[in-house]
Amino acid sequence: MSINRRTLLGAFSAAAAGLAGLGNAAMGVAGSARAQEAGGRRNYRRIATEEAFSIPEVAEALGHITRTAWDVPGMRLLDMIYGEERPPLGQRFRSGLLDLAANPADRLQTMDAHGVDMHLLSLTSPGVQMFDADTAVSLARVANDRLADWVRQYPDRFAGLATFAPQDPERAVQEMERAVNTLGLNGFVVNSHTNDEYLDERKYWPILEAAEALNAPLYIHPRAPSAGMVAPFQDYNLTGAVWGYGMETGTHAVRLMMSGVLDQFPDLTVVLGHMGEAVPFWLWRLDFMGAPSRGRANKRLPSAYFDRNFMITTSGVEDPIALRYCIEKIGADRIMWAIDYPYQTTEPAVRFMNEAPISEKNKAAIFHGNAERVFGIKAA
Ligand code: VNL
Ligand code: MN
Repeated sequence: MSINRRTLLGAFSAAAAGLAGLGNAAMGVAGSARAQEAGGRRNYRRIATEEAFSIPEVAEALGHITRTAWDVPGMRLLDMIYGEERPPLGQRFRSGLLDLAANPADRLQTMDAHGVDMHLLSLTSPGVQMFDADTAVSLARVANDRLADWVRQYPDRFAGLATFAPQDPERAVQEMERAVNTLGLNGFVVNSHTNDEYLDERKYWPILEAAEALNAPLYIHPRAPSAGMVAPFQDYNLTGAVWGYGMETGTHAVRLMMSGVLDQFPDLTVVLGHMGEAVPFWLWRLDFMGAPSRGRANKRLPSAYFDRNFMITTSGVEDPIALRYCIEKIGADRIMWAIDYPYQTTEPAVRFMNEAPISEKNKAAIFHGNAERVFGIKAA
């Protein structure tokens, strides 16, 4: 433990010294304002890839749910943000989520203050997935239209992942096609289960097929665990981002690997946040226990699906040891930087990656290069 810590701190200081040197040299040549703002650090383009927003219509509909459906997992957080009496944390999340709708300059100011070039935006969890199908379909369209407006207005500051209503797979596919072909959005977000069902189920295959055909990644963002798994998370308020989100979403990813569904969609790209929702840490054991010879539905090793079909982001996990593990385990070209705005603050997320004890090349890939490639964001 102490050896690991010392080794890491050593590597960390060396990297910081190297960065300061490069930054000074770059400033001498370019003298760019943002490089100076960044305190002499190298001026990477920074694309944050899991950045949340809401719109008043969806906030209102979620507020209605908090008044009518107390029994649903994850309601405590929803009530904090969308209920009538909001504690300071809920109010802070709410203002951040609705800042684009109120005045995009507010969010841009935060981004500018910390050298963040772009937010890849997504409608915040649980998206439209708790609504009845008709409400969900129509609110998804409204949210995607609004998102596309912001992207059109600020094309080098915002990109977007479209929302759809898995409750109605056929209309979901129509909206997915519109979102990419007409609105020009960069991929899709889905907040894990829908009515306690997962995307490997046959009825959802058209959604996977559409994402693959449109060459648009599907970001599986967390929500509270489904009804069948939530019981032990209810005590101690564990359903949310502290633990429930990761277990729910990691399980969703493992279902995609172990069901064999990805044999049908070999070119689908799935993105997981939160340093891969613990799946990278489990790959060795998944392969050992989940080898095809063990007689499940998967034709390949779980890690073969993971390597072929999955990307991860650093959202909400500012741990340099976890980052270095993931770089060694799955490769820096499969990792993208994220903040998790507004749930997590911008400054520490930027500092984490600025100071990460990794190579310059890997840092550039994680800060922006991989996001440009995977989400089709124009290189600066
Ligand atoms: C939280 C974090 C919530 C990340 C989120 O969605 C999220 C949280 C509702 O800290 O409660 O994407
Ligand atoms: Mn998030």
